[in-house]
Amino acid sequence: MDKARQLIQDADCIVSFSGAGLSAESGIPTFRDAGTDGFWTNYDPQQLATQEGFLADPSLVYRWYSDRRQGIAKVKPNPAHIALAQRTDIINITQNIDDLLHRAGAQQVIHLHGTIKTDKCNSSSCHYTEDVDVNNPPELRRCPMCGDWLRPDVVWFGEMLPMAAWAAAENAIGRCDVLLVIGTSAEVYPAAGLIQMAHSHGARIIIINTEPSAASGLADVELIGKAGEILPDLI
Ligand code: BV8
Repeated sequence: MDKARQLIQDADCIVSFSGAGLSAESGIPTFRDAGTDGFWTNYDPQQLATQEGFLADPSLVYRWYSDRRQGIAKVKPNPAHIALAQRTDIINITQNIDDLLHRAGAQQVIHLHGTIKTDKCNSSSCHYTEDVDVNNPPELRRCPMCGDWLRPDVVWFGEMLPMAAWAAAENAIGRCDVLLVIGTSAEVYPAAGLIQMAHSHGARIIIINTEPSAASGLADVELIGKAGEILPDLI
């Protein structure tokens, strides 16, 4: 912990890169634990979060997101979100589609995989989008512009990441001298490649995770424990 504190103190530009573990203590199940979350036990997120999965059963996939929207609406930011939000100098890159960093007051948040607060038309040639009320999520419905399905404006497996978010993330990673890697198994690409990108230009990597991850080999410091306990103390 002392080495991590020293790296942070000496840093000019700190970036955080987070995954589902950042929101776990708020009560949002991680992808790895998704199977333990009641009704969705028998479903694999890697099957549901795909164009094929959606087209095979649009109402099932849409209901998965409606349940997740209601779950997110019921929870609140945990001490890890709040600690990051209070460090207004930190640029936060997240794989999470929840809005807990925003709700904690974080000013700089880059959502690599979109957010759950918007629906968009599933047709790549139609650009219709619609904000949704996560407290009272709408049902599966058709696009008023073109008649295709509306679906959550998130990045599914096999889909490209939003260009603006990716460019902003690469820019932040290129400038950082400390990267905080928080609550991610670091197995999904190209997002996880940002850790190697930071490491390769000499940034110091501090990992905060309840267990080792695919990024452990890149860590200058690996702090094993809960983000909600470590981050307030660390930053
Ligand atoms: C794409 C949004 C191509 C939806 C998500 C190489 C290069 C490029 C692509 C690939 C590649 N190899 C394979 C691919 C394909 C694929 C991929 O990476 N597959 C994986 C499975 C191997 N990637 C893609 O498909 C990407 N798109 O490549 O497009 C392309 C190119 C050109 C043109 C067209 C297409 C898109 C990937 C994005 C998918 N969408 N989310 C939704 O949420 O519903 S991914 C989703 O899963 C998350 O966003 C996140 O990225 C990932 C889950 O990972 P984590 O967040 O890390 O969560 P996890 O549960 O795994 O781990 C939690 C961690 O927290 C654990 O380590 C645990 O120990 C820790 N923890 C738990 N509690 C705590 C804690 N830590 C601290 N404190 C705690 N309390």
